This record gives sequence, structure tokens and C-alpha cells, in this order.
Amino acid sequence: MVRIAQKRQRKLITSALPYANGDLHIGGIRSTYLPADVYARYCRLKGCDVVFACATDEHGTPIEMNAAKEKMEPEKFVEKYHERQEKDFQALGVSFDVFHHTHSDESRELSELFYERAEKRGCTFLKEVELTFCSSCKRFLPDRYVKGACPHCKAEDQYGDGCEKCGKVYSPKDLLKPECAICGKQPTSRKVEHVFFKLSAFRKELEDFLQAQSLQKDVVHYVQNWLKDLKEWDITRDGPYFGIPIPGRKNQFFYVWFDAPIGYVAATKKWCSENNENLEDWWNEKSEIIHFIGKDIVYHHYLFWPAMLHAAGYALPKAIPTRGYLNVEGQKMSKSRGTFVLLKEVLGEVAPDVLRYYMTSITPADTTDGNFAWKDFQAKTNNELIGAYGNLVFRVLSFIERKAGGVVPRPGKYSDQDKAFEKKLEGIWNVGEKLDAIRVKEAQEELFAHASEANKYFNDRAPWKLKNQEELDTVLYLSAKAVYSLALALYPFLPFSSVEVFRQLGVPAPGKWADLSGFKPGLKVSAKPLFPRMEDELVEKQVRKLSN
Ligand code: B3M
Ligand code: ZN
Repeated sequence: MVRIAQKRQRKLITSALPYANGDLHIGGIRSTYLPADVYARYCRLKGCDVVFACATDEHGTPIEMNAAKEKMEPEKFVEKYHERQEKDFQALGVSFDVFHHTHSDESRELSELFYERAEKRGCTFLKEVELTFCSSCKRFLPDRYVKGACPHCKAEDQYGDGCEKCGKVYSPKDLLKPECAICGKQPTSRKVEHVFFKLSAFRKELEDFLQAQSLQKDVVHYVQNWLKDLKEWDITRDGPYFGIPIPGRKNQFFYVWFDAPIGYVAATKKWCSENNENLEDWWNEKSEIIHFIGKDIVYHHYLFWPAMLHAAGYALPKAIPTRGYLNVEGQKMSKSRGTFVLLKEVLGEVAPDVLRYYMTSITPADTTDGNFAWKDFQAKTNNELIGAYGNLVFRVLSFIERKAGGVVPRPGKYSDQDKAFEKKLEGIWNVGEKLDAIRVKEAQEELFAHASEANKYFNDRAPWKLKNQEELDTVLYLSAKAVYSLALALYPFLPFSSVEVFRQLGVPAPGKWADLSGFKPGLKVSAKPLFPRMEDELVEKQVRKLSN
């Protein structure tokens, strides 16, 4: 059979799977979903074949407990949050090609396959563990199902995994006066056999993986320290547990972190089955697999997951862009302190691109933490997003509307300044180098520097003063070309506004990166401000809300 050479680069882009356990918060947007979306949109513009895959992470004890609190079956509970999150992602313009579930046939089948392959290769073993057990409920008690007093500070009513008062971590058997959180009786312990994953068998493979050029250096640096002490990994949880049954084990389930990353493969498989494609063509060495994550899940993605992929004979990721935490008004995001900001709350106040611009502007390509502060948000919106870009678009297009009959003119003679400006506009596309390297914040800054240049050109050439028609036509033509070029290059960052700029220019939404063939004299324009200014009132209201 003759195989047609695959010319277009395949990109399989994933972002960490949000737990179907509540609404999306802005921390995850900054670390994971927005950078992944900008990159995915850029890759599509560049003509790569892209699948941007995600799913809700639906298993595990916290979900089971919260479902019980809401008096819902876990299946219904995760469906509810899946739908809510899907809406929130759409509102922000996160362009997943597939948003699947880990409680799905694809996830179950692939988890079984990964397990069977690991087992066949001798990468699993059985070991007896001693766990907390409630004889009246006849069940093992996960850490969160045991309550008691903290062994350190003696605070009452603490969970079995750590104390919320003094912050110490411990295991349930250390609790003073331990109680089953379901029935209140004193728990005992019981021995049970668990399946473990032999993480240490992959030390060499993991060393090699960590040396790959494309992994993020600041992360690799500390992951390398963990290699010295690879702990065997208990992948078993005893029923009742909302999860995937382990084949051949009675009443035992995969620990949620075993099937969660398999959810990436499962979501891809789901997309393939809906698009007449083969999973093998996507999840392989030739396509670039890129996982966007937050730094709290580095261990799982830089160690467990590559080892699991090795054991199952699946291709490893090429890059794992990893970003830091987000503070709010200088404080850790916390539900109890009222500094927990939901995506939908912010999107109730500002347009999605306004939030996208700000979030990208506070997210460097490393694991440093960011700070979301409304005053800063306001300054960046009004001075940069509107000051540099929004104003440029409106000034240029409204000038053409008022003074040039609403039509982009044919350029006349070029002055040296015009020539130099047109040359500079071509430089916009160099930003591709930063985007290829997934340096999203720097790329946005570079494009905004171009917007400032264009503003400066418009000011310097002051079309309102020009008497010579040819000269005026050239200035308006080049200014409109700058608007078109910026809207195209900014499409991955600010998709809604770019579509709006193209509408104002009377052309369909852009197709290809750096392709200006849609820009020509004769385009009919209609001007409208892109973004409203962010008012003090809103900022004060939000700051007050967060400091209460
Ligand atoms: N569901 C969310 C987190 O720990 C977790 C990610 C899974 S990615 C495979 O941030
Ligand atoms: Zn009990």
C-alpha cells in the first residue's frame, strides 16, 4: 500500500482535566486552559492538524462525598458540573475539539488496557497494606472519611489526612479519638491486598525523558531530585469508590490518579471515533503531544504518567508547559477567606477577551505565581488593551469612515516613513517564534509593542492634517493594514475581538497565519469601539467584595 506522506504537523494538545466537583476558578484558567487555548488556536492558524482535548475528571473520594452532600448519585453530580464547566469554557472561548468524561467507556477500556499491559510486563505487584476500616459500615475509610482531634494541636473535628488549624499532615491512625465520618463509631484497621505500580522500574526511562530538550527547565530541575527516591505507587482503592473497577480484583477500583491522565487518551479516542480518525495516528511519536498543567500536578505528569505510558507502549509527551498558582489581591485563593474567584463571576463583569488579555499578561512561561488584582486589571485594560490596541482600531476605522467614505483607499506614493512602517508590519509575524516556544505572555507583549508602533505612526503622520490626497490614501491604507495584521496575529489571544475587527473591516474571519490576501483597497469599514473602559466603580465593588 502506498502511503501518502503526512505533510501537516499533528498537534495533540491537552489541558489538565478539571474535577467535576465545582465551578471553574480563575487559577486554572491562568495556569492551564488559556495558555493551551492560545497555543491551539495559533497552531490551527499555522495550518497544523490540531486536536485540543480535555475532559472532566470524575472519579475519587471528594467527588463521591460532595455528591452525597448534594444528595445526588455521583453520575448525576459529575454530569451537572461537566455541563456547567463546558458552558464556562465556551464563554471564555476555550476551543476544545473534544471535552469528554473520565467516567466513560473510552476511559474504562483504556484504563483496563494500560493496566493489563503494565501487568504483563511485570510493572505491577501485590502488597498487603493496613487501612482504616469501619466494622459497622463494613467499609474501608478513605482519609476524608475519618475525623478526630489533631495529634499535634489537639484541634477537634479534623480529617484523617491533616489538620486545617495547624496545617500538619498525618495519617488517620494518628488522629486522637478517631471516628467514622459516616456513623460516628470508632474505626479499626484491617489488612488488604493492593495492586502497586513499580515506579522505580522506570528510573532510567524517566531520566532520559527528563533530559529531553523540550521539557521546561525550571520544573525538570526539581523533578530530578525526586528520581533518587521513587516510591512504589498504590493504584488501588477499595469499594465503595466512584471509579473504574480493576479487572480481576473483587470490589477494588483504580485510584483516580491512575485513570485521570488516561483521560487524555480517552478524550482523543472519543474525538477520533467522531471524526473518522484512528487513535494510533494521533497518539504516536510523530505527532506532538503537549500537556498543559499547573505546578501542583508536576509529580503526576513528569513521573507517573511517562512511566505509565512506557509500561503501556504509548508515545510520551513532547512538552509539558507548567505554570504557577494564582493569588488574588495578594492573598492565596481560599474559599474560607473569600478570595476564591470563579470564572463565571468575572465573566459576569467583563468581556472574555478583556479577561484573556489580563490573564496572559500575568502569566510568564515558568512556574512563578501570579497575582490577580482588580486595580492592576483595570490599569492593564484601560492603558494597554484599550490604550494601545482598542484605540488604534477605533481611531483608524472611524477616520476612514468619516473622512474616506468608509472605504480603505488605494495607496499612493510612499514616503520613507511609510516604507519603514510597512516593513515593520511584516515583522509582526516574527512573533511566531515565541508562540512556537509556547511563550505566550512574551508573544502578546511583542504584538502590543507593534500596536503602539502603529499608534505612533498614525499620530506622527497625522492624517487629519494631510492636504495631499495621495499621501492621505497611503497613510490610511497602511494604518488599516496594521489593524488587519494585528487582528490576525492577535486572534489566538483575543478571538472574539479579532472576529469583531474583521467584521468591521467587512471580511470573513481569518484563515491563515500571516496571510494578508484578504486585505485590499476597497474594503468597506464600519467602526465601533472594541472594549468599554473599566470603570472605578466596578473595581471598587470587586475589591470590597474580596476584602470582606
Ligand atoms: N483533576 C486537577 C488537579 O489536580 C486534576 C488534574 C488531572 S489531569 C490528568 O489540578
Ligand atoms: Zn462507620
